[in-house]
Amino acid sequence: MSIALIIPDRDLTDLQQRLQQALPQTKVEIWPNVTEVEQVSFALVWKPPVGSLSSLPNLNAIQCFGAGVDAIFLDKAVPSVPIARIIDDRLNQTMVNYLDAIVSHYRLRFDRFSQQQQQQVWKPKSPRKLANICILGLGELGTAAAKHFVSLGYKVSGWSRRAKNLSQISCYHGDAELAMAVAEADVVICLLPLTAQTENLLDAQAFAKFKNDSIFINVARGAIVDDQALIAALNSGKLQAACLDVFRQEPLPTDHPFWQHPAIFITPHISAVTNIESAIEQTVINYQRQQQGLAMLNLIDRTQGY
Ligand code: NDP
Ligand code: OXD
Repeated sequence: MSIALIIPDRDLTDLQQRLQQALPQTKVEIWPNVTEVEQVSFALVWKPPVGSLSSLPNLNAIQCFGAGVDAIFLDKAVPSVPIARIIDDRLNQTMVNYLDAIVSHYRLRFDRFSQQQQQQVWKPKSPRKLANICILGLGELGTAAAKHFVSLGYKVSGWSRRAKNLSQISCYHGDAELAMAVAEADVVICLLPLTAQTENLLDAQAFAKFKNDSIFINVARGAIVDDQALIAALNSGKLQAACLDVFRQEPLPTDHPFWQHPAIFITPHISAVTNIESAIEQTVINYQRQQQGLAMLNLIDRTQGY
């Protein structure tokens, strides 16, 4: 039996060596340079090319190298085997650190002062009053972020698919309660998975439900947002700013209007990069479990797509 690493456009030498060291009895190979496709029972993947997984006839399990599995389902013929993803306290903390910094950036008006610097304008102004934060998606990352902002004294609401009861967080769920979740929020943070249900969820109708003058942060997936609707909401003043870490197409095309928009702050999908140690640890454990006939840890629900 062997493991295939299907992670295009990345130097996988170190990852391959470390996995090989941890699993000396198993051949670890980098797709597409797999010697015997029939031998591959386990694939570690990130944005696997369409057709790559279905080219492995004896595949038993898929381990995603990140937290979000949406790219796996771009291939409509993904073999119907269990799929596990990364769930990691270190990843949660990385995301919390990023969000904490971005919320501070807006609270202290660094966005405005950065523009003033371009114009050599000296115009002090006291911090924005950002008291209410809404987190769309109360999963691993969303719950960690929500708890963090509660600990800082923010009033926090959250929105999920199923009902939740979390201490000091006003929890809403289902499409009918989205409006209530965002109604009072000065900052709305998107931490939803990209699925058939969430694609283009944040469109003109959804932004209309946001509080006037609110700030939007997307650290989930670009395709959850209707790009044109976001630009319209910023241009109309409905939203005062947006911070975007993720995009429908990455890298963001050079001619995309987001680049030049004065109210948009862009980071290149770095809010929570997978920790390599955690990924190796979880891959080894899941490979061994799969070999022993045990269910892998951190499985996703294929029927929900996350
Ligand atoms: P989880 O699967 O743990 O949580 C997802 C949350 O979204 C759950 O609360 C779920 O509800 C909710 N949700 C799903 N579908 C809907 C829906 N239709 N309506 C309302 N709520 C819904 O995911 P994580 O917290 O681990 O990660 C979230 C996303 O963050 C990932 O899918 C990935 O795309 C992105 N990400 C981005 C990174 C970056 O660097 N920018 C790094 C890591 C992840 P319920 O609880 O009811 O199931
Ligand atoms: C992830 C990501 O989903 O890095 O893990 O975006």
